[in-house]
Amino acid sequence: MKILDGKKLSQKIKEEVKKEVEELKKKGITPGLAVILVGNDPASHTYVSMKNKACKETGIYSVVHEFPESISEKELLSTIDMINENPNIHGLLIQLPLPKHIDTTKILERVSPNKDVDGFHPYNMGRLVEGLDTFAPCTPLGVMELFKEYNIDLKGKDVCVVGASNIVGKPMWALLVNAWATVDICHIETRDLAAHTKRADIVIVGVGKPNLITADMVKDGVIVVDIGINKVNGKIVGDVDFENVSKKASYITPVPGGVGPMTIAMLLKNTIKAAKKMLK
Ligand code: BQF
Repeated sequence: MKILDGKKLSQKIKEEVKKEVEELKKKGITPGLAVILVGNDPASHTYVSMKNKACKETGIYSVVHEFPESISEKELLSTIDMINENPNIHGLLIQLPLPKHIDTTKILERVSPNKDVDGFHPYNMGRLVEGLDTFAPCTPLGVMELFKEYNIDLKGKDVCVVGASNIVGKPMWALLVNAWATVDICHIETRDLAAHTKRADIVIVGVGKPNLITADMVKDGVIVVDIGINKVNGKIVGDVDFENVSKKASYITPVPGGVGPMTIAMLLKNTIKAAKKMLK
């Protein structure tokens, strides 16, 4: 069993990003990221501070716009408009989830597709499905980067993606299909999850249920990517019974230190990509 070490790979990518930032600065461009954070959700605050820290480490300028839970949709929209117009900001992300009284779709659709470093705008999502150059969502992009680093060939492989969210499962499907994998998507209504996971060469899971994937549900030599983040008795675990599944797996991601750090690294890469649009 080999560990797919996202922490290590993310460090390597950060070094590359740092060099690219230096090059861009020589050309008069300091890559800039704006983050909109609404409310007091502790997890959201943790994620935003990790993103901010990664920007600081790599020389990317970053600014967080914090708002109370009570902010109106109108105020949020006008903040987005202002950031869209700001030439010093190349990437803009809205930290999710947003409060219930706010229409998330409407907010995400207001972000300029050229600054959409999370890749959540339907324009970029559409281009992703078509296999065109676009901003791909950071988590599935990070998973693809792990496959590349460990020379895991996807062509013709049976991949089972568990979880069908717009943020993870659906873009993961698009990236995999465009890499010529055969992809199953399982979700809450799937009749027999184990039947799907058992036939897969690669299982990718991100639903937020500890121990959802157990050793009896995977074949020998399987590659397992765990995107889940759960707190169990104060400890962070994924969606996979790591102790037992790892005995059957050829490769497996740990939680923490697997896909999570890759998500942050891909945000930095997407921000560089957005800044480079200024050179064209
Ligand atoms: C690690 C996220 C659910 C909902 C909204 C490193 C992160 C996580 C784990 C991180 C996530 C998850 C982020 C580790 C960003 C990934 O060492 O294992 C980094 O910061 N993430 C987010 O912004 O919003 C979420 C998960």
